[in-house]
Amino acid sequence: MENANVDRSHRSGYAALIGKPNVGKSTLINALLGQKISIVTRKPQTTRHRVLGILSEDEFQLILLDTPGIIQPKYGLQRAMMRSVTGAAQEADVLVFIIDATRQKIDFRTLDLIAGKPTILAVNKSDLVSQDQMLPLAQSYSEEAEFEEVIPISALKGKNLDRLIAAIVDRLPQGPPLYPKDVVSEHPERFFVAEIIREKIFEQFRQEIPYSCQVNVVSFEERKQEKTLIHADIVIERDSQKGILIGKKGAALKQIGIRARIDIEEFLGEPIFLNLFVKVRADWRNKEAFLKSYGYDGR
Ligand SMILES: Nc1nc2c(ncn2[C@@H]2O[C@H](COP(=O)(O)OP(=O)(O)OP(=O)(O)O)[C@@H](O)[C@H]2O)c(=O)[nH]1
Ligand SMILES: [Mg+2]
Repeated sequence: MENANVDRSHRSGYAALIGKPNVGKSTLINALLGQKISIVTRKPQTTRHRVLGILSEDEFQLILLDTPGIIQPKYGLQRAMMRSVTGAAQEADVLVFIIDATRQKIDFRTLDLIAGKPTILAVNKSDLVSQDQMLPLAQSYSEEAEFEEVIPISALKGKNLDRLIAAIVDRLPQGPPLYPKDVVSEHPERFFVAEIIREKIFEQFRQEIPYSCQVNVVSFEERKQEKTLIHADIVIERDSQKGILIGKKGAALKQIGIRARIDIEEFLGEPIFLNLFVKVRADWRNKEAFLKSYGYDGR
């Protein structure tokens, strides 16, 4: 029997945020949720997994999927990252294709992913350019693919986000919520802790280390009388990287620890002890067994 209380106008479903690296996908998911769940840095290829965030209102539940930036994969880790993009695109009811208003170079290959799904073109970083600069870019994309709407936004300044949400929700199927309404994500705390540490490594080092590192939280011990104790491994690919990561008398690693702890404490809402260990796993980014055990299963 049907429940008379079921709200037939309620909508729920998935929207995947996709686009090239660094266009602002993670900044956008955080802005839409009003809460930081996905790490953001100035470097491309920051996001490596599909990161799920849930926006619930009385009339709808919008499940947002942040994804890694679309690239031509060159090694195992990048291939797994691209599998998580295609997986999210397949899972989604609606796609939000994000482009960077400041980059005039068009990469139509990225459009292959959006075929056959209702897609909204979000022109991000609109705070950095004039309307006149944005139009030709949006137009060239619109000539190559079919977009339901084209919306200039600024994820950083919060511009036009209500309009974007409304455009997505309009295209979600009707149905009851898929998650409890007070849940914001589905990842375990360990995931966020590892991501925060990785964010600090991305910020502190230049080219090589960020892309060669993996962070694994190996233990998370909540204790009665004392602070929660967290052990994390930072895995890198070569011995030479170990010295750089640790720094003179351990100074670099100490900095990562201090910066990460501050953010982790804010995230968890409690003081913690954070212990970081550096490990070398030769060429882990190309080894299926390591990739699997580090959670790169294409999701
Ligand atoms: N000015 C401006 N900067 C932005 C905006 N959105 C994002 N950024 C900046 O762009 C950079 C990349 O942002 P991310 O959110 O990490 O980009 P991403 O698309 O998730 O990148 P990947 O995870 O590497 O694919 C950061 O320095 C952001 O602060 C925006 O609307 N305006
Ligand atoms: Mg990202």
